[in-house]
Amino acid sequence: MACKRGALIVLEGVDKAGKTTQCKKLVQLLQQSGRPAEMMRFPERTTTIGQLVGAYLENKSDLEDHTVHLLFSANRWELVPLMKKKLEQGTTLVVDRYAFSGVAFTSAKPGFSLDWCMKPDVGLPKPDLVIFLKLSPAEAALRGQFGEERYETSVFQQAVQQKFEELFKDPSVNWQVIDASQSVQAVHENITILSQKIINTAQDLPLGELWK
Ligand code: Z5A
Repeated sequence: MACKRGALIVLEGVDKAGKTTQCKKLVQLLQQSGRPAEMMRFPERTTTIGQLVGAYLENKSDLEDHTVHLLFSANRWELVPLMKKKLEQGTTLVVDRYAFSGVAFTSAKPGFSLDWCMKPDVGLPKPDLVIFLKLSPAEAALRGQFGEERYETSVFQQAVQQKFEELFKDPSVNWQVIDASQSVQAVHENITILSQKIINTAQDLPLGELWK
């Protein structure tokens, strides 16, 4: 019998919502319980395209807004063969940001529609579950100052949050919203329940295509 596929689980949220913390905890838990699982993140700054994006985020270079949007998307597409291979081999992928960040961040800039921003990512592997870690700007501020990177201002982050809320209205995506102001452990427990359910369901289903 063919090997059951792994699930594609994405964590999204604004700055400091706890995405990286929770991706690591989920992967660790799955691995300890004997399920193959790996973490991925976007942008993946180690590739040639990822280095261009990284320099832009670190304010070491300037790129035209459409251009950088397409580079963020290209950074996902270049990893699709690897993602598909791992999923087919039965590995669950826990991904820190994905196309939804791409759309929310660019469409928060003046002159960009959600529709235009979604186009380059149409057809990417569709996540079986997208968990949005919801955190208000006031609660995020309690977790420390914004960093030095581009986009790390409270006005821009609020605009991004509104764009994510527009994306939640899309019923073709399995969005689940979790209150990220809870303790790390409480958020982890919520994520674990949702993830274990979807891993069991997804293993018998074909991998979908995003926004198609
Ligand atoms: N971007 C884009 O424009 N287009 C795209 O297509 C993509 C991304 C994919 C990449 O940032 C930037 O690129 C991002 C979007 C844009 N710009 N911004 N802003 P990144 O992914 O490299 O960095 P980040 O997502 O902003 O990471 P972050 O600030 O580190 O947030 P986080 O991963 O959600 O949080 P964390 O590192 O797990 O935790 C942050 C702090 O809070 C840390 O001190 C934790 O210990 C603490 N924490 C975590 N959870 C809790 C709880 N529950 N209680 C209390 N404290 C907590």
